[in-house]
Amino acid sequence: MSHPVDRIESPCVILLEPKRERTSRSMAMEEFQVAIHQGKLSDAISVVQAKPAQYFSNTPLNVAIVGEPGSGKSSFVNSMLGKRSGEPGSAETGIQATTTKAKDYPLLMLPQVILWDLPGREESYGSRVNQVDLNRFDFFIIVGYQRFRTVHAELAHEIQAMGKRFYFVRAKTDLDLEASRRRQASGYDDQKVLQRIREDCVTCLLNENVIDPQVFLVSNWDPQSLDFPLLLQKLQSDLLWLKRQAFIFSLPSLAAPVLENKKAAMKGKIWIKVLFCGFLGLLPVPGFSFIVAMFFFVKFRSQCYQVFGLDYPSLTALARDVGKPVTALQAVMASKSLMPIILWRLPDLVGATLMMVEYCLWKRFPFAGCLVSGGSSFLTSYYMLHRCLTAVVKDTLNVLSRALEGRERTPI
Ligand SMILES: Nc1nc2c(ncn2[C@@H]2O[C@H](COP(=O)(O)OP(=O)(O)O)[C@@H](O)[C@H]2O)c(=O)[nH]1
Ligand SMILES: [Mg+2]
Repeated sequence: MSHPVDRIESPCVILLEPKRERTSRSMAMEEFQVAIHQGKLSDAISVVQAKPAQYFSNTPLNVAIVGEPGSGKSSFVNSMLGKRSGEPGSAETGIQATTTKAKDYPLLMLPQVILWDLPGREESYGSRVNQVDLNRFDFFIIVGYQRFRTVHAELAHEIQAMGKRFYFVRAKTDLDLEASRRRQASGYDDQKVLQRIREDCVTCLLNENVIDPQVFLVSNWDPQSLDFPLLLQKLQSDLLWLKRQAFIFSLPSLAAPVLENKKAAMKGKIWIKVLFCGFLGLLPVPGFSFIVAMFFFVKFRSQCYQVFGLDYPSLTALARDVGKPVTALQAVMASKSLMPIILWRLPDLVGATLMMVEYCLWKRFPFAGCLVSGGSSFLTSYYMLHRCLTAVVKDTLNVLSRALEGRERTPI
């Protein structure tokens, strides 16, 4: 049996790897792209959802280490890498702000996991300084120390709004234990202090509506102690799930080149319509081209919807598959609004008015009015249909993202 890609005539599907080296992940990518090419958004998503987690083991997982400056992010990266500060290949650490831009550190002990050491995130005004776009990352580890701060709450909200997940790491727990020991020499119990700190972090995260908060208390000086081994174990057991999520989040960008190819194919069909609209504009009937062009626009838009899989039956099938109301998907479709199109066609009315003036006042053939109307009809029709096509491509990506948003909220 031939692979679905072989049956497609258009070269729109990008073969990401040579055939013999194709991994299960790239096969999932191809199947997804084929379904997008065929305008079957629902199939495209189902193809990926139906794959077992092992399918995604080759997906890179970009993990961002975020938190306030000095919280111990770079030291945490070093502990994860099994390196000491100052060793070759380690992240730079220090009392002053040492990390000024995002830097990647492949984590050798887990395949295709890349840790990203990010500049510290200050509260309020600082959130705009050195800010790195968090959308680029698949998973997050918020590193904090001492109290739970506004910046932690802000980060938790931002990450959850993207539909992504995070662990909360409370670094420098060795300092907390030492301070508690000094304060309370007799009857002191490490476990009780740790339990209190853990409960405090969990409560603060729950107050920020975090689902199933994952909190780890660590000392970057000693990766064998406290919750560090537990954290590695957890990351390892969540890994396939996280990679699958990362793959699902990359789907809209995987769809983009296929949609651009489809757009190029549709562009050819615009010219015939544009020439026809221009010709109709030349007819000496005031307002005729305006009405016909609007009819052409609506027809072209529904043709685009069908080609890209945004027509009502396709959207209903997609909405049913992802368990969302169809209105939620339609809400992100800017091309549905007719108002900007009507405004675009207003120059046509200049031609129509001129024709009326020529008819009523000068009682002669509306030559100038016809020319103005034909010219404006040609130009506005081109821009109108071109914009419609661009908007439909954008809408397809938006609908895909909306359909994938918040899927599989199973706690990690
Ligand atoms: N005692 C203790 N100090 C730490 C720990 N983690 C980091 N530090 C210190 O905290 C300071 C800031 O650490 P760094 O990793 O550069 O923080 P970053 O700005 O968040 O990257 C440095 O002086 C580190 O040595 C920890 O777990 N325990
Ligand atoms: Mg740093």
